[in-house]
Order: sequence, then C-alpha cells, then structure tokens
Amino acid sequence: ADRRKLAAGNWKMNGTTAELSQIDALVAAHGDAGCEVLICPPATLIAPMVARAGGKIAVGGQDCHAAEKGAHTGDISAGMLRDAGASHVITGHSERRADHGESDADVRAKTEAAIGAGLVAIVCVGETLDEREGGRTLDVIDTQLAGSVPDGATGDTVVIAYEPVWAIGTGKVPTTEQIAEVHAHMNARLKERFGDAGDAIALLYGGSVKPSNAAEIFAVDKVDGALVGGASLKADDFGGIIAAL
Ligand code: G2H
Repeated sequence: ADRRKLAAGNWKMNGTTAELSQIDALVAAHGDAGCEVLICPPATLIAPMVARAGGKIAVGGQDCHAAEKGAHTGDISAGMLRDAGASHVITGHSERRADHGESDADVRAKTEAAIGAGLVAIVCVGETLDEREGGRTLDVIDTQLAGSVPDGATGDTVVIAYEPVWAIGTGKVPTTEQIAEVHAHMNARLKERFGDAGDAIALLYGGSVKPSNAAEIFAVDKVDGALVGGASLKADDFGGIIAAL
C-alpha cells in the first residue's frame, strides 16, 4: 500500500507567541514539500499557528483527553483541538506515559476520541533501554500496538511513531538495522490485524532525528517520516529534515 510521508515536529513544552515566526520560514521554504509537514506546538499556540500557517503546514496537538467534555480541569478534548484548527494529535508519547502514568488502555481511549473528532492520531510506541537490553523490544512493541491502537484503524486515521525511549533527547540513535527490524515488525503486525488498511498506516521514526542523520533514517525500508522534538524548534534544522524526506 501507499503510505503517506510525514515530517512531524513536536515542540513539547516549548514556544510562546514570539516563536510563531518560525512558521513563516518553514512555509516559505517548504510549504510545497513533497510530504506532509506538521507542527505540534503547545495547545496555547494551536489557533495562532493555524492562522499563521495559512493551510501550508498542518498543526496538531500533543495530547487529548478521552472524554468529549466535562469536569476535567486542565484537560483538552480532541474536539477542542479540532475546533482550534488542529488536524492531528500525538497520543501515548513516552513522556505522557511516564509523567502522567498513561497506560495502553488510556492511549487507546484517547486515540479513539481523536479519530472520532476527525483528527489523525499519531500513536507513539517504543522500548526502554532495559527492555532492549533484555531482548524484549519486539514484545513491548507488540503489547503497545495491540493495546494502544483501536480497532478499525486505517492509514487515514492513524500514524504510528516508533520512539525508542533511550533515543529521546539523548543524541543516541538506533542503528539503521535496529530501526528496520522494528518498522518491518510493526508493518507486519498491522497488516495481520487490519489487512490492507494496516499496510497503509504510515510509520514514523522518532528520537534524536536531526538534519545530519535524517537522510540515512529515511532510507530505511518502511520509514515514512519522522517525529522530531528538539530539532523541530528551529526552522533551519526542521527544514533540513523535511528536505531529506
Ligand atoms: C522524541 C522526539 C520527538 P527528540 O520524543 O517526539 O524528541 O527529537 O528531541 O529526541
């Protein structure tokens, strides 16, 4: 199946209105890139970023609540993200799993809510260093995929990001063989469960992607793009990654 190519930036808890100017440079240089370009800023910047991007770059959330609305102080629903102009939302990022104790069931509920609201969910999975060294990487990926990805997922509703926890913000990057092994495994599992629709689910790699290693990573079979943290904060760096895809 044809899988979409996506360069996604995850600003995490970085950025104020002053940093919205990064969008102008990205739009100017890469608004017509041959891949989808997405930035997931803090929720406070979604609406102004949508306005500034003028449809040239997609904007997404970093998390959503599983419920549509109600007494959940501080939380934001998928429908609210959509209302603010978002087209995507990240679910199950390892920082949410670790900092907020999100389980696979939580991530699945959030992902269902996201799809229900018309958003594309970028579901994150990945092993810790202990799990990799214990030879449990593929088992962990299987458990997270089975638990976090809802029934009925398709290439239009879900993207999977493989982010080895030990490679996030550390500068450590897996070998291309390690990335290839996990991506081939994920594609096979998704095909098993969802058939052709599963084969169409795009697979991103995330964890210390930068302009200098992007081309090598994008050359790996079944790597359809990247989820980029630190290097997405500067338009020059993110532009270099987009150009490599
Ligand atoms: C992994 C990634 C973005 P970084 O979390 O989701 O961050 O590129 O800074 O390692």
